[in-house]
Amino acid sequence: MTTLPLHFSTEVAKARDAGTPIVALESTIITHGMPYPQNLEVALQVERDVRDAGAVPATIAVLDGRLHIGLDDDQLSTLAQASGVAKLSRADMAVCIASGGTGATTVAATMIAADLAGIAVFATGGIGGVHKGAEDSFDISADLMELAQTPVTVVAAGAKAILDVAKTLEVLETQGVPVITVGQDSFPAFWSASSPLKSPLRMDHPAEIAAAHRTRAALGLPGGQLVANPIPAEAEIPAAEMNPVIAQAQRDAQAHGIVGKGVTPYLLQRIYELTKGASLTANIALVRHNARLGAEIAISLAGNAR
Ligand code: PSU
Ligand code: MN
Repeated sequence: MTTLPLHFSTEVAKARDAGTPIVALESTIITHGMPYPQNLEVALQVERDVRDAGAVPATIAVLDGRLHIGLDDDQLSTLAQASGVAKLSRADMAVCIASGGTGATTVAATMIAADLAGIAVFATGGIGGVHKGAEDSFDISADLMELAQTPVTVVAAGAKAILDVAKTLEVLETQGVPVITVGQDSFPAFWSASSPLKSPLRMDHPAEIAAAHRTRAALGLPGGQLVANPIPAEAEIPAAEMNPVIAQAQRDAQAHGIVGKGVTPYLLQRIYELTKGASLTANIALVRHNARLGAEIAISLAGNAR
C-alpha cells in the first residue's frame, strides 16, 4: 500500500478497527466554497448526517504536511478559519506534503487519499469537469481523470452547473467512468434537480450502486464511479432561474481575467452574491443529501449482500 504515514482521527481509527462503514468528505468545500462560520457549521452538520445514517465521516485535508483522514472538531474549526490554504488536486498533493504545507483536498485529491486509507465511498457537492469555453482554455478538471483511475464511488449532485455539462459527460464516457443517476432519467444540474441531458446510467437503490462498485472491481477495471444524486425538489433552484445568473458570473469571471484554479471558487462566490445567498442554501441541502446516500452505499458495501 502506501509508505506515507496517514493520520487517522480517533473516530476513524476506531471505525477501521470495528469495520464500521466510513464515508470520505472533501475539504475544499470548507476553504474555497463557503464563508466562515457557515463553512464550519456545514462541515459539522454533514459529518452528523453521515453518523445519523449509520456510518463514520472522514474529512480529508493536509495539515502542516500531514495527510489527515478524519479531522477532529478543533482541526475542522482551525481549517475553516485559516487563510491562504492551498487547493490541492492530484498535481499538488506531494509538493504540499513534502514542504509541510496546509491544503484542502478537491474531489481528485480526496479520492486519492480515501483510496490510500481503504475508504470506498466519498460524498461531496459537485465534481469539477469541463469548463465552458474549454475548446480555447483547455480547462478540464483533474476530477474526471481521477474517476477513471481511482476506485472510489463519488456521490455528487451531478457536475457543477457552471460547467459545460454535456462536454463533461462526453469526457467521462471517453474515460470509461460509469455515471449513474439515482432515481431519474435526466442528469441533475447541481442546484437544479434535472437538466435536458439524459443520464448515461440509472440506478434506484444504494444496494445496486454498491453491487456495481464491487462488480467493477471484479472485472478488474480501474477507477471509480460517479453517482449523481439530484438535489431534493423542495431545495432546488429551477434551471430557468440559475442559467442567467451563471451566464452573468461567467461574464464577470472573464472581465476579471480569472483563470485556472481560481475559476470554480470565483464563480461559486459570484453566484452566491447574485442569488443573495440562495445558491449556498441549495448547496448545503444537496451536500447533506449526498452525505446520507454515501452512508447508505458504504453500509451496503460493508455488508455482503449482492
Ligand atoms: N466546492 C466549492 N468550491 C470548490 C470546489 C467545490 O464550494 O472550489 C472544488 C471541488 O473540490 C472540485 C474542484 O473538486 O472544485 C474542482 O476544481 P478544478 O475545476 O480546479 O479542478
Ligand atoms: Mn481547472
